[in-house]
Amino acid sequence: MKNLYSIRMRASAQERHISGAERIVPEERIEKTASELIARALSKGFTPDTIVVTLDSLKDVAPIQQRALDVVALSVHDVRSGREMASRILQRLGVSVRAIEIAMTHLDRGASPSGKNMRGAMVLDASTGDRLEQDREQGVRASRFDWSDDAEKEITRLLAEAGLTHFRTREALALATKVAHAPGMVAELCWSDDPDYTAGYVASLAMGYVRFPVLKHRGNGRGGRAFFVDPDVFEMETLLAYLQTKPVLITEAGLCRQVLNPEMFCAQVNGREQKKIYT
Ligand code: WAQ
Ligand code: MG
Repeated sequence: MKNLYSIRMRASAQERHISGAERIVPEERIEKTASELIARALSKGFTPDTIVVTLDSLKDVAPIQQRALDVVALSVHDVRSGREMASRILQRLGVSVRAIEIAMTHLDRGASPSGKNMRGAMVLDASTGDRLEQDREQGVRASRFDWSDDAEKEITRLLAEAGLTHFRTREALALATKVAHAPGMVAELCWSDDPDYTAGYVASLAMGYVRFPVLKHRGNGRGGRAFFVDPDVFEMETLLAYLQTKPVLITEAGLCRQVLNPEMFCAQVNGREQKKIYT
């Protein structure tokens, strides 16, 4: 195994986070990757005040290899039906209506105590909806994950076949794959904080990455992530150790399919035997 490095970039302007990205690369690609990430931080239309690029050797810790979640792209056309279906899928996965409502309300109004977007995710008890993360300003961040070169090529091709060509989809799928494999994780709900990007997803090991083109209104700059955990299994320390420090390389693409009749998909989902899968 070559000497691998985790490279992370985050950029901010006026104390506000504006972009971030994650890579895992061999030593000889550090310089090229670092300049790609800096170029990305500079491409947001305005100059960041601060760009932080962090490099860590993974030393002798070999990345865990994972297969990407399968992608199901649902054609929903408005926020209401998107959220309603996201809610039905989450319920099917064992998340309570109360926990779903709490998550959506927080994501809508800015989940941090000051009403801003969090840098990381909320962690919610999947049955009570109680927020479990220590730091509600920062939340919990997943880190140290990337696609292998081959898997990245393959997923880019498969997503494009399903009409999905934005790099955000590929990056969110990598994050969601790592998160879905976390101990005690039931499901993740996400929508972007970018005002022009209305898409979001519900991700889980049991049902894969279910993508919605609209989960919020265009122009709305609020967004975030909620990690729903099983209170019987979950331990914060174990979760954080996995999410923040275990390197994950996604070495295999999953399946990608478009579903033009989301009502039918949801009906099938609701008819399916409920199974709880934890690792
Ligand atoms: N770990 C945990 N939470 C994070 C992380 C991370 N590494 N990065 C971002 N977040 C949280 C944080 O609260 C952000 O405000 C929020 O997620 C949204 O981040 O086409 O673009 O980078 O299928 O705006 C989903 C749909 C897009 C993609 C997600 O997220 C698709 C997106 P953003
Ligand atoms: Mg964003």
